[in-house]
Amino acid sequence: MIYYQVSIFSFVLLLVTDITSLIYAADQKSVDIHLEPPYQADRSSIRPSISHAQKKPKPKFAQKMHLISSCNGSYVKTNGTTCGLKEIMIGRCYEYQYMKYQLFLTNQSNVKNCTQLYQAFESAVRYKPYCNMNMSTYEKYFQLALSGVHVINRAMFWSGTYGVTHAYSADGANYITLEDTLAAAMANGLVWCGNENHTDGFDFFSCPNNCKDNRWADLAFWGLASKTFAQLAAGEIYVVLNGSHANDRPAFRNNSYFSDFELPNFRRTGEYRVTKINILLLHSPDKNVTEKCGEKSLVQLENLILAQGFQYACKDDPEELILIMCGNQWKARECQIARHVLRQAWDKKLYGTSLSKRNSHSFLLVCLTALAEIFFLVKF
Ligand code: NFD
Repeated sequence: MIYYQVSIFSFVLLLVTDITSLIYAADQKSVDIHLEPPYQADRSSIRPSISHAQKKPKPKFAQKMHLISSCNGSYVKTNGTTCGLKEIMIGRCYEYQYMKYQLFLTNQSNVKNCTQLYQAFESAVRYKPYCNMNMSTYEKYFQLALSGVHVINRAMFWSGTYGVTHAYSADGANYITLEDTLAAAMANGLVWCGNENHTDGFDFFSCPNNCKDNRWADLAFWGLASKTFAQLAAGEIYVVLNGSHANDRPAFRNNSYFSDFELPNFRRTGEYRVTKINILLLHSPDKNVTEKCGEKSLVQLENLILAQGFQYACKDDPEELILIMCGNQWKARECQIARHVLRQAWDKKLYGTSLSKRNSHSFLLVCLTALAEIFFLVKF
């Protein structure tokens, strides 16, 4: 009799254990391995990356000037010119042309001389006072680096959405951003400023952030980069904007590079004219929606685009971009259901059936096995 009771008890225990493990099976599949996003948890996935030129690295001032003046191996981070500027730019140029080159350039015979390109850049800035720069300072550099390039139906612009846009453009494999062109790739994220009194001709200690008497100095490189890239874009183009900016900052704002240097420079005529501008408006997970297509600054933008004779389309949160945003912020409330649906889709891909079905099958199997065991114990 005791033996019989023990058997019943172990059956119930087995059943409860199995039900519990089956209920949590799906979740455990995804939580057993913790894949931490590569960014800080609170970083907005559509916030621009800190890696571009205008975001100056936080200065960590060196105590001794001589340590940083010549970048001679005693590297100390400053808010001056990036140590190794020349080597980085030439190295990036080689990497771009010989490793990434075949990805997207339309004219593949157009290989540039990296040393010559760097020299065009350097002669515009070395020994020159930073605040004397203007919009023509880097003309030769951009002309050399971008001659013969046209970006047809794949040019992508961004404003307030650096991270997501670049994840989506995938180094030029999907779309081509300014930063995927040779001229911008060589300089992206670097800091530099000329100094006429310094032996190196660059100031490695401190670069001015803004020149009070000459606004154009700060815009000289990225302003001309933006303008030149806009002039190379043809056919349908894409613009990724941020519809969940805090503090009522509009998705499309005056004084942005996009409004001042890109939008006014899209070609309206000729073989390489822009035909249609597609706005992709993103809303960050866990953040409030401040604007949608057809509202506020998007209306202003639509009017400007139509007035220039381009077609206009606007889409809120295309699915592929939602996936990227959720990939960066997978703990966000709006991403939870998507995670579960994706889990089911992947189970189906792996096992040919969704895990919930698999669970009910294995649940049935456990019950049958347990019943058979009881029958065996009772009988013998
Ligand atoms: P953003 P955006 N003066 O995210 N891009 O539309 C100064 F000094 O708001 C690429 O302005 O978008 N800085 C790079 C400014 C840099 C000003 C610039 C301003 N009036 C532009 N406005 C790059 N790769 O580094 C904005 N900034 C700063 C081309 C702002 O603080 C791209 O093709 C942030 O660091 C893209 O389509 C950065 O500029 C469009 O312009 C971007 O500001 C994005 O310029």
